[in-house]
Amino acid sequence: MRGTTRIAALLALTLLVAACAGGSGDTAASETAAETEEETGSEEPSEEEPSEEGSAAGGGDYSITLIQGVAGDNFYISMECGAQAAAEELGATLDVQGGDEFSPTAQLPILEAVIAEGPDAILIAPTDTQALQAPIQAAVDAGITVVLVDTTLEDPSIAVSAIASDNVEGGRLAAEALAELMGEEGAALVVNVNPGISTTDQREQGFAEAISGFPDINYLGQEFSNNEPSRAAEIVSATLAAEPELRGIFGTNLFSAEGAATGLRQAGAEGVSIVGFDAGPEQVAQLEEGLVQALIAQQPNEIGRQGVEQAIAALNGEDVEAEISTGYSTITADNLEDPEIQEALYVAEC
Ligand code: T6T
Repeated sequence: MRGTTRIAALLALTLLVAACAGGSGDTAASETAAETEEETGSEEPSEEEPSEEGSAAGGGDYSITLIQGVAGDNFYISMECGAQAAAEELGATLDVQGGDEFSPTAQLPILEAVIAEGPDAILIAPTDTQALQAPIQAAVDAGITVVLVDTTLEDPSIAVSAIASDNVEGGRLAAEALAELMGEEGAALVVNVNPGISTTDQREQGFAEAISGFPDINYLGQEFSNNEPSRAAEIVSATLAAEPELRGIFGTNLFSAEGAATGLRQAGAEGVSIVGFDAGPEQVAQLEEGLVQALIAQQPNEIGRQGVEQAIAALNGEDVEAEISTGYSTITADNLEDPEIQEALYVAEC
């Protein structure tokens, strides 16, 4: 593994815990906490036996729908697991929906159908900061409590709470790790998703800011994969052909990073390091293989859990936190087996 020993100390220090926190591509995945409870035999509080406590409990009979950015993405599956655990604990019913691609075109009809069903609360990862603003406002106007999870809106104040990683900071972490791996010289490329996604836009912003602090690194800028690993792989092979000085790549999300690494493998390129955002099973396999040198893992389970808790607090008329920022773990081959790192890996199913 190139540069691993040298960056190990730096990366070990970047295990961050937020102060206040702890894909198959299937269309419209849907599962409820109530269904899971049936399977496990645990009981939801009945109408005659309402739950007594406040935000730590007291979900009562609330119905909550989580609308993912896309179905089948290990990040959103892990978020679903946290949301489902919290819903079960608090006695609420959770339904989970997600489109077959990360786009407003796929997400809008799902949101409209959910609004028509009229759950008490919607947790949603908007796929575009602008395109989802009015449709989410329509949910609020229909009396539905809205919590933003992961991505946000141009005006997030219409939601009672927004829970996400600090994505600018995540981009900075990626730049520092990549610069170290590159020996602070050579050309660097960002493989991003699409413009207009708050999280990945902010990751690129943080990356660009931090990488400008390394005078011998030539930042080539970003290219967009449309969340398709095959497109990310093509971007990498084209850049390798055009830029012999390419030494580092930052993939801003699971599919961009996975595809970028595949592109590098296909090209048989040597001496190019990759830092990827997220920590899906395939990304971890690429890390073990030595194809990828570092992964910046978010806390999707925690985002889901807190999303449900904030929604229920709002429905109960209790205090709600307008903004919650969750933390990161930087994962390398050296710390992969650490128990807290194993806990940070994303799951394929709950
Ligand atoms: O990186 C996550 C998420 O934070 C982002 O908003 C979209 O992509 C992922 O779901 C990973 O695929």
